Amino acid sequence: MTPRTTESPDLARIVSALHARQRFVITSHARPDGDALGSGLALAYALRALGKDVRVVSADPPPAPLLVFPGMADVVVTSHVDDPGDAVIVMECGDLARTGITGLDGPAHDGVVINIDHHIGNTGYGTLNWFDGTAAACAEMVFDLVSALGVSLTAEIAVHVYIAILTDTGSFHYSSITPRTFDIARQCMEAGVHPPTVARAVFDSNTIGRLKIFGAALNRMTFDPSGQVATLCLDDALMAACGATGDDTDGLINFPLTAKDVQAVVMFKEAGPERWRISMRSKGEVDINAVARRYGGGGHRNASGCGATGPLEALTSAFQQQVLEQIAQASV
Ligand SMILES: [Mn+2]
Repeated sequence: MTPRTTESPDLARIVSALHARQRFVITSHARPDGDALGSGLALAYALRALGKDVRVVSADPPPAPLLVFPGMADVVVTSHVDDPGDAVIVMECGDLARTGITGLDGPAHDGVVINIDHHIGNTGYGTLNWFDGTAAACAEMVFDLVSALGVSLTAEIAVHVYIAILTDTGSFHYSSITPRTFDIARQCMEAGVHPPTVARAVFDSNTIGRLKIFGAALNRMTFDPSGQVATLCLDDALMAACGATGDDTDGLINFPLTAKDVQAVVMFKEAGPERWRISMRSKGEVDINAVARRYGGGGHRNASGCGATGPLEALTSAFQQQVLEQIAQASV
């Protein structure tokens, strides 16, 4: 097994820096997910247990299902921080811009930024940097940090670590999981986490509009003749008929990929008369980012988006064709 982060000199330096300071701002990336918020709040509770003054800030509010957990409703939503305290702790961000918040490294304080992350490509922007690409969630690192700070695992800390791991591993689906992941989950459970309750709150949170738009959109899903490219269309009429909001369609695009034969998904969302926002997802080596870039969009190899104008039928066949070319290239 990889040497664990508990022996990291970076961790030791961060522990000293936290003990030596009093006032902290903790933040993470814009549009925060379970790991961003769970890691931040777990550390916030640990620092408060040491008598520290901690504010958790975010460019965007927590997702609604997470608001039932302790401290979530107190996350301050802001795009600028006037008073960064004695140090800013940034979770889960490859660079500072990902926070969507200004003022974090400004002249208002002595410039101490503590960067804690598990994503490959982190630019090391902090005054103190601690990176562990083997952590299945940033919260695995926070778990070590809490322990190194000498704070015991309270129910509040444990539930946030658990939420972070549960969500960042896709409910224990991903290859990032290690025996340590389960060891931490076990300790969280012993500290009072009730996994079925957390899972219910996190995942059983659908609105009726969401159920209806998923059903309607999947029912209208079309395929190229080979069945490898699925196309979804969300026009305004369908959204209205389902009583669905934009949030209700989150995650819809990933559903067709759960079919074995589907290699890529193209989803059209109506953005005006014959104007469409197009999101794409793919599996493995299929590079749909190459397609998005041709339309002035971008993203990653397996998740990209762009805009386009024209009749839906023509766009559907144009995108299907281009995605099929990428599938052919990927299988060479
Ligand atoms: Mn993460």
